[in-house]
Amino acid sequence: MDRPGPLASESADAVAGPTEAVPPNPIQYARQGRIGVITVDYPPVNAVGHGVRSGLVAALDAGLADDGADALLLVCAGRTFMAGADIREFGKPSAPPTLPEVVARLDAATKPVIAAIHGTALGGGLEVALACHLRVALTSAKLGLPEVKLGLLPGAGGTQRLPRLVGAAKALDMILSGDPVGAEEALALGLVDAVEDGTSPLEAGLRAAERLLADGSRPQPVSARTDRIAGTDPALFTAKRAELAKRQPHLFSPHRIVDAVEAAVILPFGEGTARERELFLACMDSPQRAGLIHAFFAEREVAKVPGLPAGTPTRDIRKVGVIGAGTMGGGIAMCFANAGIPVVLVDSTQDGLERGVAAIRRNYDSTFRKGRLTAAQLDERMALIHPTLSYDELADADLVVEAAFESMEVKQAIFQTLDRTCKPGAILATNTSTLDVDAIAAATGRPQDVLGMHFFSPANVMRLLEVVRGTRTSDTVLATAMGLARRIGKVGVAVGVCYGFVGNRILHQRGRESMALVEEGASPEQVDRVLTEFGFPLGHFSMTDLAGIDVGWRIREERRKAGDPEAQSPNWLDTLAERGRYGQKTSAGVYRYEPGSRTPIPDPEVAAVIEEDRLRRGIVPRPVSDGEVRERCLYVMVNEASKILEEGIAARPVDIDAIWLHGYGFPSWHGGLLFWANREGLGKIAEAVQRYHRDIGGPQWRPSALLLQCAAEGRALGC
Ligand code: T1G
Repeated sequence: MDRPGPLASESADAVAGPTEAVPPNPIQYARQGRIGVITVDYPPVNAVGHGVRSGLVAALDAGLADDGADALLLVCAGRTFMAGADIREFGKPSAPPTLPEVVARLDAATKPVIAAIHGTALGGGLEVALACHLRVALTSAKLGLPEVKLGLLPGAGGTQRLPRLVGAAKALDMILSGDPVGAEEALALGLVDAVEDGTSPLEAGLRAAERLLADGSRPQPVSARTDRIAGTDPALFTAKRAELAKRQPHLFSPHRIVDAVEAAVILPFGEGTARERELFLACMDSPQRAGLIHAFFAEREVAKVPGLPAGTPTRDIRKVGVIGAGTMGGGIAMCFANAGIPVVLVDSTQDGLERGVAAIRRNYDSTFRKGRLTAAQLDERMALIHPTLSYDELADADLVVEAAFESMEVKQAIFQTLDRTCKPGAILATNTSTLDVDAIAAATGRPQDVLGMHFFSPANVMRLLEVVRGTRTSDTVLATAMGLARRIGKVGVAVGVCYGFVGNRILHQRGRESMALVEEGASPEQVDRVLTEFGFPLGHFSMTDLAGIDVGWRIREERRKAGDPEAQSPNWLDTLAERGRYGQKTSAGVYRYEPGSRTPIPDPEVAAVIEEDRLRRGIVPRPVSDGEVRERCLYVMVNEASKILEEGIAARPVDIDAIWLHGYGFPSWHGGLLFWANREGLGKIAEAVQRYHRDIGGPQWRPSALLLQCAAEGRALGC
């Protein structure tokens, strides 16, 4: 088992991420002419930790005491303005000054303070800027309050000052989505006072300060403004609460955000700020905060593969080939085109090629219609995708991703052709979701250049990429694929070779238990309701209908043909598939769907098929409780995940958490499967796993030794 990861803390809810050494003084004060310049320099993102907070107060005092300074300029070194409070400090005792104290000092400053913004001014960083008297931004800047993504709300005046600048409705939208706005939009909203291009933040800031002193005006602090909140319709908050109750019933902090922004409208600034503090601390105490912050760091931690030295050389990827223009191949081609990488899309038939390119075009058209892509961008991306029937056009590709039919013979034949066609040093990847990557690599003379790149459907949308390291895959090839994942906007997670890798292997066990529960007496609706009440966006059977019952059926048919004992007796899902009920794509699967609707409707015909299946198996159905459904569907996943850690197929719990968060809709506020398991209690899970092993049996309930050991020793999984 690997070295304890950053998540191996004594108490389950300690947040991740090593604490970086704080530079002696991350804040410098220097005067330029009659402007006192306060520079923040705390790489990588100028996070507002204790060192920055106390340094800001000291520099502010210096500037206010500096008789030669008529105005003060706050600017940041490096790639960005302050990107928020230092998240690594959350959950730990906080040393003064607090961020609210820092912004109060800025607000009350006796000299005008100008903030010059570049990169991403986020969270506490933007709140610092909002407490300044003037804000100038570079055109490339982004400004936002993303705290809701961490289970929090802006806790340093953001819920009180932002509405005073942009109005309550816009402030609510910005804080509830957590998404940043660009500089031009910020200017239009009144969030910044000027936007400059082609200059440094320091120069832009100095010019803005000189302009301010020249016209002798003294902007009032944002805290004193009420013009944008006066007359706000109280119905705004009622409507938002109703919308949240429907759209985000599980989440805690969004509701507190509405309370805080409402306070900004109905209370004087001081009282509103006090109310914000109460609500912020309530969010800090919510278990969702720890889960969401774990998910934040998990996404970043998985990029650092244990055992793969930092600085491992990588290969340039300037041209990519994709084999197979079907649903997956088309989506994969879009991922590379979206990142500006030319793609050669190969299919075996002209008809297949045309259908594939048409599907890609339809996809981009719908993104264009939603305003998330310009016509120029659409044309540019389509131009980057070059369809062909000839493998010869792959001769100079740097990487080829095979996304053909899920058959070993088909894939091995393709890899033999690629081995003959592609230049030395080209990386050959397979998008198989279940097959043995080593066996595919063995079909070539260059297994060190072969690995799995397992995309998730729809590939141009789902952020997860399982990067499957074969037994012979070289460090350089793995490092290249991991770097490429980030470049195409994916969360790349390195995993080893086994049936179904990490995500599908765990899903398979949950599927097995969901099927068993239905055979024993539960209904598909009950299983799905329990999973959606837990927070999954879709239940197991709705997800099966979305992915297509035929996908699993064909894999089981392959396994039946291959003599796999487990797949011999067809189940009720196979019966549905044989009747052409493939799910959403046929408007009938486990559920029925009205034309054009994705809302699952229970179907008595399916209940009859399930009843027939029970009779055929001699099963007398029994009442099954929601508690049993929850335990069996979730604990079987934890047991399998623990076995995956034992086998080293995943190096750390954080890898499994990131896979289920970004590939299977695991509720982010639970932090991930194993973060949640540690909180649920490994003792409780281990006891139940042993009980089901005794009462139900089957390989899925054979207890993981690691799980039993960690439960017995009272330590978190993977620590
Ligand atoms: N605190 C601590 N570390 C941070 C950090 C932060 N706020 N933001 C980034 N990092 C680390 C990150 O873990 C990584 O470390 C490195 O910086 C580069 O990040 C009171 C309560 C800014 C858009 O939510 O969205 O303010 O892995 O890989 O893709 O109201 O980071 O290299 O060791 O993500 O270029 C609100 C979070 C905090 C912003 C840059 N702020 N950060 O993205 O790089 S709550 C946020 C981001 C708050 C106040 C409240 C992104 C980024 P390592 P990266 P990137």
